[in-house]
Amino acid sequence: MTFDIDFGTPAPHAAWLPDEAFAAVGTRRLALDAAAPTATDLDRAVLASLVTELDRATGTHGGAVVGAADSPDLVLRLEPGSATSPPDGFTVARTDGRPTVTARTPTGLLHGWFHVVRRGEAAFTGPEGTEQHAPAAALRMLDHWDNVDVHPVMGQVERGYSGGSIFYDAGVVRADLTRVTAYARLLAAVGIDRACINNVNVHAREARLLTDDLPEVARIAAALRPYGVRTHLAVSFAAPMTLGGLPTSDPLDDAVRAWWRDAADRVWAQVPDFGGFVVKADSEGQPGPFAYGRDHADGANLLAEAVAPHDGLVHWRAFVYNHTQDWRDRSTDRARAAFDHFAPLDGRFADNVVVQVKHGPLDFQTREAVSPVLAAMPRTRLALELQVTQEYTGQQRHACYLGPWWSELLRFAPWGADDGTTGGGTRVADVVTGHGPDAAPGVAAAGGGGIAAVSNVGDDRFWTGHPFAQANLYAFGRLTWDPTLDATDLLDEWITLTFPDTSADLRAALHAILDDSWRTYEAYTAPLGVGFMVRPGHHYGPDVDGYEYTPWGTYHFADRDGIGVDRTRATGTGYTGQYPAPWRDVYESLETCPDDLLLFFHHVPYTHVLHSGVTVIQHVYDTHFAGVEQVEAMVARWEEVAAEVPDDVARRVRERLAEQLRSAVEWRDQVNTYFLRKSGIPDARGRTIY
Ligand code: GCW
Repeated sequence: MTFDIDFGTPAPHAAWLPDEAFAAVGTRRLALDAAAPTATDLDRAVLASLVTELDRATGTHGGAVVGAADSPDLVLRLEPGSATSPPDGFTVARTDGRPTVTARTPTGLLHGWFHVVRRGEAAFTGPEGTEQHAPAAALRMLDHWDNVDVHPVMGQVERGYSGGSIFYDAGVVRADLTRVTAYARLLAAVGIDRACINNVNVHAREARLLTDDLPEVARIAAALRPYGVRTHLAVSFAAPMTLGGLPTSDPLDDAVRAWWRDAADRVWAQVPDFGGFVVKADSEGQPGPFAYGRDHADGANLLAEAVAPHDGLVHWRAFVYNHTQDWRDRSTDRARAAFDHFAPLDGRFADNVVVQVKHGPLDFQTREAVSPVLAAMPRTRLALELQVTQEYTGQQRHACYLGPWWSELLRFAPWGADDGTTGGGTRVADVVTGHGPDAAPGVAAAGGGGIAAVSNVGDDRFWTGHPFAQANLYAFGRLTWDPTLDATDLLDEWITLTFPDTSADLRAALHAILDDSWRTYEAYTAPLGVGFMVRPGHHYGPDVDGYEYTPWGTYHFADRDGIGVDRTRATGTGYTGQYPAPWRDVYESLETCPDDLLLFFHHVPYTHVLHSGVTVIQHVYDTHFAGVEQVEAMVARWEEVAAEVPDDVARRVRERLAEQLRSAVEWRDQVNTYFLRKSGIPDARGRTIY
């Protein structure tokens, strides 16, 4: 399947940093007080960017002074000795209407600068006082599934829906990396501080980033560095063999250990502020420790030992499952796999290993339960992995604002309420920031493993294909900084910055289109948490049985009587037993299992009555009709306000919304028809089903 996408002119869209966003700071007198010497390349590069930032802001509007201005309106002060702010954080003190931003590091000061920019006039006019700001997650990362070579099936960017890679073009690192620096600037403005620059499926060409191509990696790192973003590389577990010519990659082999130590030494020699390695092992064909009868702690610790002398990190993914399953075998449950492989290893991972866990036990579905691994490893630094790229949520052809979903995930309380009130317990956001119950001292001290996500950018003019998908990248970054932020407020921030002089009508329209768009997407796709039903391979559009008889372990088990996966302890795969109380019982029982996850946990007849009062089959029909109506309303609402935004934005959004409507109708008709044929039960409201 191909899509005709007009990626427009090469000049990238300003996204949330148009000149107008700097109006409040640009018309004021700004002072950068950073006389103190700075220690590292990173510090120096970021400080230089701050100077550029102030120049650019004031140059745009004129009339302001950069430097030690007399009676400045805003002071940015670097105080390396100050103990009041954490390394990436900052303090804003406002007296006499004048804000002073103080930070210990240039990166902290940069975050403070973008904070003031975001607040606009309010930064200068709000109540006086002192505020401290620090990121909740110590590690705030974006993973790029970018290939150096164009992969024959996956293209330049695996699951990329925004054109080519910003880093690579047909086999080489791009000569001109100015766009990479522009990207780092956008990331800094939302708080992201790390980027893994290549696909976790490491093919032969990409493996060489670790050796022959290190000078090119150093160029990318230099392009990200000015905005405080540190570079990580995805590496292949088989690299000692494929690159080093050794006969084995056994993690306990001395020659293998020496090879990795040398490899790490070479990387840090070229990139002194390199972040570390990301690994997908024993997953979907990637090599791993299982080949040698070793486990994933052995594998991760091998790399951890190699990077430790450089204070490096290993992000080791928990996405390990059997992708050559027999669909006839109902006892194997892919959802169990990450927990079964990793929970028993808790306590065995080195301090500089982060185990990176997909938010759900399956695979970034539009709705699935929260991964029980997040509640099972208090002695391990766990990171939450999200997907900003919309592989399963409309591939940036559908408007689908994911902020509300991520908020829900970060606020999920794996142990339920601990103070007698609903939702009052420890949350996923606490676990991944090192504040989970029984967190080992090392985990707490390191601030856990943080939050990572697969990026959605490419060389598309709008960065993200769908201009509205920018809001997802924006919200992701802001939530890593503060997981308690409200998703609707974040959308509002994005609107304010991205569409200068937003009218009340445009703002209302964007909220009307986007606020509930994730639930709208859910309504017209796979019902009640059952997942998939996408076309195999590219994963776009409906194919109810597309994965039903495949080896991938993603089944819905629909027959003439019912649908869903029995994951109970009583009669099913036992997956519910991976949760602590109360969820192990809440999910186990049909009485208490939430409707939106019903088919994730239970196989029920079509006539089963939901808590909402309707039957499963009627729910399928109702949501699919309603979902399409909601998309029709989105299209109509956009037409009312499109004239208020630049033509290119209006056109791109219109083209995408038309495709979303076509696709939603296709989903509605295939899903409804499929279940009418299976169940023989007509729609109670007599609507057209084919
Ligand atoms: O969802 C699946 C994707 C693969 C991806 C894999 C993963 C990088 O379809 O394209 O591979 O997840 O997360 O490793």
